[in-house]
Amino acid sequence: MDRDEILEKILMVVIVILVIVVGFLVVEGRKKDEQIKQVVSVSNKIIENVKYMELTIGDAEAREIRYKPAVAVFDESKLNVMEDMINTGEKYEFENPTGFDDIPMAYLYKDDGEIIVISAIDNFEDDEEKGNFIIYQTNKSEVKRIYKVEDEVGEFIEKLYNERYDDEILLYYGYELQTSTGLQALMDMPLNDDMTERYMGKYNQYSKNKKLKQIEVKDYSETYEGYFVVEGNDHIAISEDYNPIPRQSKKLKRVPDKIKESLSKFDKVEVEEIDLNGDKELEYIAVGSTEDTSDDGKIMSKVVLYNKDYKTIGTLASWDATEDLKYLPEEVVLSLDDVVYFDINNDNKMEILMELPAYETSLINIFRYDNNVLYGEKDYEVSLKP
Ligand SMILES: [Ca+2]
Ligand SMILES: [Ca+2]
Repeated sequence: MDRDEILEKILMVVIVILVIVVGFLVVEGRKKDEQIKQVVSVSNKIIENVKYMELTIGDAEAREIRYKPAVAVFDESKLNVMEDMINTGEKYEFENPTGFDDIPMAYLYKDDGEIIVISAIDNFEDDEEKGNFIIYQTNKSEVKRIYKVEDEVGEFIEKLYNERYDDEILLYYGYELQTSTGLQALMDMPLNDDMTERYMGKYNQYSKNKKLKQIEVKDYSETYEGYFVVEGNDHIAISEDYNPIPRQSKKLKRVPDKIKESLSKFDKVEVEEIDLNGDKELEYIAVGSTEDTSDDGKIMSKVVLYNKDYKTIGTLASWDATEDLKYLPEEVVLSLDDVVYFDINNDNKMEILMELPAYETSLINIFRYDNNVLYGEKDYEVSLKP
């Protein structure tokens, strides 16, 4: 081979390599486009069929890290804005996924019972890009994704929260309740001018099944240093003027056979009927309880929601109090007296508010029912253990 032939061969090899590299890049580029398309189509589906969202943000005034009471948003136009924001997102990988600031938060409740959690996060890798990342997780899978979105989603949530927060106050005895589903402790509130001022004013007060009277909250009492409860309300009260009890519950004289069967391990069963969601079909809330205080006896109870055909929709709570005996001053079971039906957000659908005992406090578990789905902290097992 002379010199020219060698050069020609080298040139050929270089051309072949170039062709391979260019081809590879084109394929990779297509793959990337494909990936982006997939991400967009996935993200397009993220909040389809969302019925409502719940928002909470960090309380800057509080002396400790805590969240403000969550508020629920049903406004479709706001849901659409949120949807648009998410759909502008591109999947994003942080180089160093530590130190996320994961407030504020939005919980998106879908028709089929799926709950998606969205957090606005700051990217500490780059100060310029603060706040325009979201992270989402769903209760239906292990999926946890980070998206970079164009809008300041954190700012949006905060603004929306503040608009909604001013709307309504829901008081349960001396405490403010969140208008969101799930468990919350009846907690004394951190004392500062904004907070105490917020609660003063007129409220409509209700018992389990009827309106009582209008009250005016004028005072609060400091419970321990830096914390307070509202004075003057010994029931449930709302600051807004609407009918939170559009339908009444009624205790049944006779327990339906199917419910009796489903709670057959309990000595006693009590049932109330009510149309929670206003579709003219009745729902049933039943409490099964056993209070056998003999030496080998059992003390246990369970609260279950059934649909019109007596099919179980979900268990709200259960309590095997036998295990808590040494913490109990006396025998206790869950009962229908612990359950209140109340439309806490003026959408004509009544939420279930269930008071539950807990170690050194009480919890409120709020459930929302619609389309055969029970939203909230289901299957809650009461325990009085520290
Ligand atoms: Ca119903
Ligand atoms: Ca409601």
